[in-house]
Amino acid sequence: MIPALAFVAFGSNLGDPAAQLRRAAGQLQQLPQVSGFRGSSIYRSPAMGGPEQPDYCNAVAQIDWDGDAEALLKALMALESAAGRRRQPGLRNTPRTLDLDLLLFADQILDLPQLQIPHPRMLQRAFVLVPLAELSPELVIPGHGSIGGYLPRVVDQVLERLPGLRLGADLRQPQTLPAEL
Ligand code: PH2
Ligand code: MG
Ligand code: MG
Repeated sequence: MIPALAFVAFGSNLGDPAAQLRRAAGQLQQLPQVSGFRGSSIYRSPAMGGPEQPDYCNAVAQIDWDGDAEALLKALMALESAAGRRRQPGLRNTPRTLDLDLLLFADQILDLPQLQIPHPRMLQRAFVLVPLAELSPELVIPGHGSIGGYLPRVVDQVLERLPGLRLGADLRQPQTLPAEL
């Protein structure tokens, strides 16, 4: 089977968020089903929805995945658990050490109880669309059209690119983390 092109959103607002994202990116990259990893810059934004909580770091990765979408979802949930993520049943938008959301999987449109693709809230979120467009400015979102048509709708959302911080960058290159992260 030819590997599928998939996009994964990374988010964290507990612990050391930028370090959580980069550690998880390294772990994802090392899975035997993953090839061809590309990571976006890391961005900071206020938490959207939920109770008062710390700012988030977010980024997006593009991978080639040798398997189906549900197997990738399972792998992402295992990485969340490994990062100490504790799900609180019935509560949404709670702070988390690591959130890995499957955004897009090849040209598939899926509406399963445990997995909706494209991710149902991605089009309203600058912290997803901006890093996604950084990786793939001409991307067509199955069922919705070009990403370029959605970016103008989120320009009012506060989003700061953290200079010099990228997912999956060469770990031998020292990267400077802002003191408050
Ligand atoms: N994730 C959420 C809810 N709110 N806000 C920001 N800024 N970044 C996130 O990743 C995020 C959020 C639920 O997954
Ligand atoms: Mg999420
Ligand atoms: Mg999630």
